Amino acid sequence: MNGDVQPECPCPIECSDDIDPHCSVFLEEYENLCKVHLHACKMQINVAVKHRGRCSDYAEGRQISKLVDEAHIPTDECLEDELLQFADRFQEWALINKETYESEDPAAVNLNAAVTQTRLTGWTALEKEAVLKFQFNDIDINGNGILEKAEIDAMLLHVPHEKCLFGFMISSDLDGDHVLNEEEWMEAFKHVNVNEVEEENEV
Ligand SMILES: [Ca+2]
Ligand SMILES: [Ca+2]
Repeated sequence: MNGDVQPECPCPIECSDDIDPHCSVFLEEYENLCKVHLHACKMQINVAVKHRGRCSDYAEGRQISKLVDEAHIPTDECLEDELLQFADRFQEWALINKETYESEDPAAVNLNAAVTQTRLTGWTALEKEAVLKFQFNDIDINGNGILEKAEIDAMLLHVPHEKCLFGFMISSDLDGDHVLNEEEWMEAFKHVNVNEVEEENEV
């Protein structure tokens, strides 16, 4: 899949063993910056650096990204298998938000059924886009089409137990301007597959 936005990730073939520790936004520590890129390329997931130095050597104000307040730095590392399925999990959460919002009787919505259905049949491209755009607009409280720090901080307050979310948001800021535009948002979910057969049937 080739989106318009490509991460500035030079995919190294191998890295030196030079010791210049970098701590990722997922709280994984790497011997040097090259190894951050190497691992990110291997997973095909964007991985931003939280700060240069050991993860245990964090001091206030050293966080590189200003997209999310450092108060939201999770206490535990987001492990690789958790990270690999994070976009799917987040998108299911977004689906539940959308179904609840759109229902006239939110208490009666069968949320498990909605999620189970997408797990069985997969997402159509239209469903995926609708759910992600809904969630983007829901986070974008001031409606200016950009997700800014205050808005992302507010969302993280709602899901404090999601230890991958902090890093996922920061890593989605591909141009490093400390806000997320819609293009970056959609790109962040590029690995959530859509079921093309289903979509043809719907037309
Ligand atoms: Ca906004
Ligand atoms: Ca950005």
